[in-house]
Amino acid sequence: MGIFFTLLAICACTPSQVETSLTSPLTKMVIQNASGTREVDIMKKPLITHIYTADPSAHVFEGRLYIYPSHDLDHDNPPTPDGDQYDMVDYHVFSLENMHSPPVDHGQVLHLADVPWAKKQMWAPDAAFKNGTYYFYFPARDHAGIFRIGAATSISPAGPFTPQPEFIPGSFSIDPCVFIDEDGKVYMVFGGLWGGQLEKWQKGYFDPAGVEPGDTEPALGPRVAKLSSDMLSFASPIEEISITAEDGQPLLAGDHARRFFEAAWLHKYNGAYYLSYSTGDTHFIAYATGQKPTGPFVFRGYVLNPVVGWTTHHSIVEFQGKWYLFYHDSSLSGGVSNKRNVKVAELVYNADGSIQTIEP
Ligand code: FUB
Repeated sequence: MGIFFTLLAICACTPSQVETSLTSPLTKMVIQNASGTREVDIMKKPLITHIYTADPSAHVFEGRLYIYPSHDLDHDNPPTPDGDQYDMVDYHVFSLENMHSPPVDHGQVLHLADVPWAKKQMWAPDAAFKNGTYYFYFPARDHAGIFRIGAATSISPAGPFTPQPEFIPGSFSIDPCVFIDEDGKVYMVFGGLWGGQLEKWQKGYFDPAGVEPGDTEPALGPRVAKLSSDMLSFASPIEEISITAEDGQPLLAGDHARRFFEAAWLHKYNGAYYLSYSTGDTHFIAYATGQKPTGPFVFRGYVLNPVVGWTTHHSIVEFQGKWYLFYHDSSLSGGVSNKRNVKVAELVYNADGSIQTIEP
């Protein structure tokens, strides 16, 4: 399916920036819950339409909303267990002045060819700001075919980003999410099953024969480590995050509707830590809450019901007084799972801190 090449209006920006003109405005939708009705903003159409984008990590930097997504290519690689259809080679950064303004494409900010340790598959990234520097984190397969996580730096949230020559020592698997707590401590949560190889690291080293635990065994959790003060290496041992049911028992590997698969995102709301993630083959964005960024977390429910396309991946951010869920689906390509597009919807919390499930 060909991409809709939209008309691009060149804005009064630097030459590498384009302001996308076919942006769908957020529309109001009335939702009803126990405390009455409320209008929320939801974007029914893709936010970015001139290229395919996925896995949006949203952050507020310098008063603007920045989106750090994967950049899906318009190719038709057949699906494989290694996820060869997700064969991405670069990243673009986008930003919004407010939730009703068109996104600005800041252009290509990092390319595979500039990362000496990386061979292919630049998957879901994230970004962070500390000590005057912007950090961009991204997974890719190294030259041995093993997923690692790299870091790159910039003086601007819009990049371009200069990669470190080596991946983060000790890093593995995919989908880094970097969370800076109110006390200044920085955590990276990461990991993903199947194509993301997490099940191959259960012995503490890469075992190509590694498989998911049996159905009645505890499910694998995402991994977490503190980052060093220069944000470029791990400053603590890597731990596995425990996600339990309400009775305190660990979620089981056979519990595909609730167990962690990939796409971990950590945020804080009203003093509680929220770990949200994709359940993979059941296609939900689920969430669990805890008292520490390293867990344990207790499963609470779903943030987002299944979208068009196999993968689901998101971020949660507060911007200009409201909370938003950035996510993706494959509606722009008519349902092709590796040609995805970013969307956004307002996120609503109930009084007890639970999240109202969004119907995409
Ligand atoms: O975009 C490639 C992979 O697909 C991501 O790393 C996963 O989270 C899934 O969205």
